[in-house]
Amino acid sequence: MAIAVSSTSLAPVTLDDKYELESGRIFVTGVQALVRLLILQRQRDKLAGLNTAGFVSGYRGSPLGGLDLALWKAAKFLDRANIKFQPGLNEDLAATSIWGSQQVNLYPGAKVDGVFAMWYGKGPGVDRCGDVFKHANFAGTSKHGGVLVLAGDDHAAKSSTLPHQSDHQFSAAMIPVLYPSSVQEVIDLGLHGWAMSRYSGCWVGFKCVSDTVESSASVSIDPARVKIVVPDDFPLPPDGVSIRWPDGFLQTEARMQDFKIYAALHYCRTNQLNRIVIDSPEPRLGIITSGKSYLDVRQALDDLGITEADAAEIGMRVFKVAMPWPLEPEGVRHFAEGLSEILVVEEKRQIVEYQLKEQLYNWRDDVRPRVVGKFDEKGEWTRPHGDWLLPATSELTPAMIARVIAQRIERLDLHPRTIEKIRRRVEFINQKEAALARPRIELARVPYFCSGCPHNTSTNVPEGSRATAGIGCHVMAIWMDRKTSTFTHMGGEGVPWIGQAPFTEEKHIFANLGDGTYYHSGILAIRAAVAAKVNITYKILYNDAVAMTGGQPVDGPISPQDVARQCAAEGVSKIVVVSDEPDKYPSGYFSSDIAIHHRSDLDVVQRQLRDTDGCTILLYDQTCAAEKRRRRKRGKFPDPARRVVINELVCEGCGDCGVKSNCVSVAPVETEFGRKRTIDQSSCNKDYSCVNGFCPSFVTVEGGQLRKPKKAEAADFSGLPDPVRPTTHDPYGVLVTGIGGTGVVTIGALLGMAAHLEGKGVSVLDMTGLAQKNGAVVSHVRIADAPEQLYATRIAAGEAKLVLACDILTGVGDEALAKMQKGVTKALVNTALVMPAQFTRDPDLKFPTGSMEQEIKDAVGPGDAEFFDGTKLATGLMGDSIATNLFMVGYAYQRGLIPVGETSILKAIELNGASVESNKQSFYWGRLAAVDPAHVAAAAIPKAAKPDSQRLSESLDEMIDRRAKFLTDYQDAAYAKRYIDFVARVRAAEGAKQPGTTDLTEAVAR
Ligand SMILES: Cc1ncc(C[n+]2csc(CCOP(=O)(O)OP(=O)(O)O)c2C)c(N)n1
Ligand code: SF4
Ligand code: SF4
Repeated sequence: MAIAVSSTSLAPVTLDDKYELESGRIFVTGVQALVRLLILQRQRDKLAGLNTAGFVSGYRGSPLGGLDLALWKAAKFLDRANIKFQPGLNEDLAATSIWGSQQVNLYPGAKVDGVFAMWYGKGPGVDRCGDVFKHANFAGTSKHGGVLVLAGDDHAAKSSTLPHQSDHQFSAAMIPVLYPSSVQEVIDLGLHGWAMSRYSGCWVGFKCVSDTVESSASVSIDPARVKIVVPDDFPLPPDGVSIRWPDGFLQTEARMQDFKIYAALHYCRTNQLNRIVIDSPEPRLGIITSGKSYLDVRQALDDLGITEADAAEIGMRVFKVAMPWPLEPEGVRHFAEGLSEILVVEEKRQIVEYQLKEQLYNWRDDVRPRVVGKFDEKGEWTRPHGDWLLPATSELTPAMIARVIAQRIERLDLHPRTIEKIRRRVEFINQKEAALARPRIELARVPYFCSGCPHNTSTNVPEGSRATAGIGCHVMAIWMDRKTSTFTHMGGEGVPWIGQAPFTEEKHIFANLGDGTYYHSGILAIRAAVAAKVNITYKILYNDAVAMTGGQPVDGPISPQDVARQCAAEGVSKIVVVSDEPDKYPSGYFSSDIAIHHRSDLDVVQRQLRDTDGCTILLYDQTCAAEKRRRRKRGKFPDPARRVVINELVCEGCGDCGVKSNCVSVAPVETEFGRKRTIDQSSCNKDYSCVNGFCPSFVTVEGGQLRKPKKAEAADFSGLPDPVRPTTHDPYGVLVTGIGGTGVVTIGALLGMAAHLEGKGVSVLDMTGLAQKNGAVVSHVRIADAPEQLYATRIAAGEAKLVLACDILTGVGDEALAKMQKGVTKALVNTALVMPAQFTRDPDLKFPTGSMEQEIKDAVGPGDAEFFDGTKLATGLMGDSIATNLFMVGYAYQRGLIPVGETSILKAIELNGASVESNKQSFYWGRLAAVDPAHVAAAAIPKAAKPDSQRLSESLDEMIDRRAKFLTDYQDAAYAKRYIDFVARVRAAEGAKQPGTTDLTEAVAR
């Protein structure tokens, strides 16, 4: 029976609202906010009587990996708003086309008054664009156009090969930089960005980090919300600052140096983009910060328990900078006056701090505040340099910032009660860190190839050879047993060899290169290798997707045939094709000199290629497994009626199948006869490489289908008592943890939408990126009565009210434990045994459930942690392990740990649109499990019942009996008797030597 939702009390919301609603509040991710921003700009232009168009181009990469997918999804709305999205071939060519969008009105024939443009790219993409950014920024923007340059900065290298910060690149190209700190600011500052760009003629940088673009929030999109003041009191040159032709090289520079950058500063000043957000009657300690660091400062102040009254006593003033470069000096002067010290809180290398110091340098000694930030008052340029306060490496955490703020505050003359309170909070933060630093469980969920990934096979190299890594999913080979080491930036694959080959005895290397990278820029690397006449084999991994960033198609026409022809035309000495389906190519598809092999020949083929002089190509053609799964769901990829299973009785548990296939769907199964292997049929993507080990345990079932999973009989959920829900007068934090790719992010999205429907303030931060590939995913959900109560998107140390661990191993990760506190946190933990990918290499790996449970109990207190196998129950009830997440939410709801109502959760499930009925059922089963676990266990167990072999004996006698019976069935009673007698003899001897022990007997009996 379908579960209906009565939603009269909820805000009327549809899925299209985010792009369709003219004004009001919408619940969006930061990436969706960027899409909405484009539509809003068009709306505002229209209201202002301008006939403009939008143009978007760029190249994907975390944390902006999903922007192109969001733009494609919003195609009809973009179309209506006259916005064209053209993905770039790579970042710099995309930027060049953005440059073109500003030239539209230089020529007759322009159909619009101007084109507002958006470029996007990951930090390394910004680096690629140095040349074009400078040229195009100096050339300028059109009067009714404007350019916003989105830089995806991954400060902690969570999904990158190097941490990244774009601010300095932008300043080198004289591009002013805006740095939003929330999803709302993505919209508000984005509109300012284009307005500033039109006014100043500059391209405007827009710094995007996970905390803003990978988070979701309820935001206002009223077109009149952002009041833009176009300055009329700045002496612009008579011919303006917009792009023009003809133009002189030096005139272009003079326009930039004399006017444009100062016009941008003036825009910032006029619109008060930088502002004081906390002030005191007698300020003395100032904090200047921007973007994500602003969120961290707010969180640090919360962590330190600093109230408004404390701030007044301290004399604290906080200045929030929306434009970190160039730093607007009048606002800075206003902020700095009267202060005795300024603490600069910014991540990575100094950008605000250097400008601030420069601006204060000529102040009189007696009024100039001291500036500390990266270093203490001894500073950076003494020998030895001062002590690091807020280091430039990786990310700053609120805990680090809180400690430094506390340190600076302690020097002030404050009431001992205030000092004591702050000390106690710092003490807690320190204890947390010390607890995390002590040796704990060594297992971790490290990102790994998906089940059936082609790279599992393709990245192997023959004995005696090595490979270099390429950018793409296959980079994960460097932490596998693959003789793969070192990497380059995207597109430089294999080229370091040109600088090594002349100076080493080594004759040859393999270089991995993904098809997406090949198309982006990698073909030039091949050309360079041919030109340099080095011995190298490029393994072009044709998986028919730009897989790492979400499975986008490669950005233009490409096929194995095209790649082979292009490489031949580059002059490579040999090309060989290897595939899992070598027979699929029509005759004449490849030229006759190209051999085609089955992947089982990979080793032989590679040996031949390494002995061939010059640059050779191994074109490895096998579709990405995640892509196959998606396409199969849509019926767009053949789904062979062939399944591999392991005969548990034959399996000896050696683990060779896991090692050979490197596949995470080869799972352990604990049986009466020891640990065996099984294929997890729900995650298996039918790559079949596990069969390659010639193990007799493998059975292939041809033509069969998996039995349709049975669901439990519908239960009566009508009598479920309504729990008392927690309040959200203060922000309520739920931390959800789980395995990447299993729908953890959906929980955050559902809770976020439910809170939005109730008109609450909400923010959801998902830490995903590379972690989506079997890694640890964590989602921070914060809900409060009003949006203004939520500054930070991350839950502060010890401040999670609920930790919903959908996977116990991620539930004992540093991030989760750091958020737990006795007396504050309740933990609900799914204890299902899901081995981390390390198990592919370590067949005897133990999953230490007991110690993990203890860790969590220690962190929250034994009475506040509940452990149950949610996966087993949910799978038994709903026939699919995917039901686990909603089951866990239902359980938490019933325990009174979810601060949103049932109606809004159900409505959010409907709006989400996927598996609506089963998600609702799972939610209700979870609720029921919290009140009537026995009923739910009984309903679930018949479906989830293990075969008898997987029931472990509980006593020595049972163990002996079961084996005796097994041997009788296998051969006869006499055979069993030999076993019984032998064990009895051992037992008697052991009893005589060591009365009361049976360890030896057990080992023998087994
Ligand atoms: C200059 C630059 N742009 C974008 C990225 C982000 N990025 C990392 S991997 C990747 C996809 C590579 O695709 P492909 O070569 O097809 O390999 P696959 O992920 O499919 O294995 C991208 C775009 C990057 N690292 N550097
Ligand atoms: S997304 Fe595709 S290429 Fe990437 S690890 Fe998964 S199967 Fe392999
Ligand atoms: S290879 Fe796999 S299935 Fe075969 S015996 Fe070893 S563990 Fe069992």
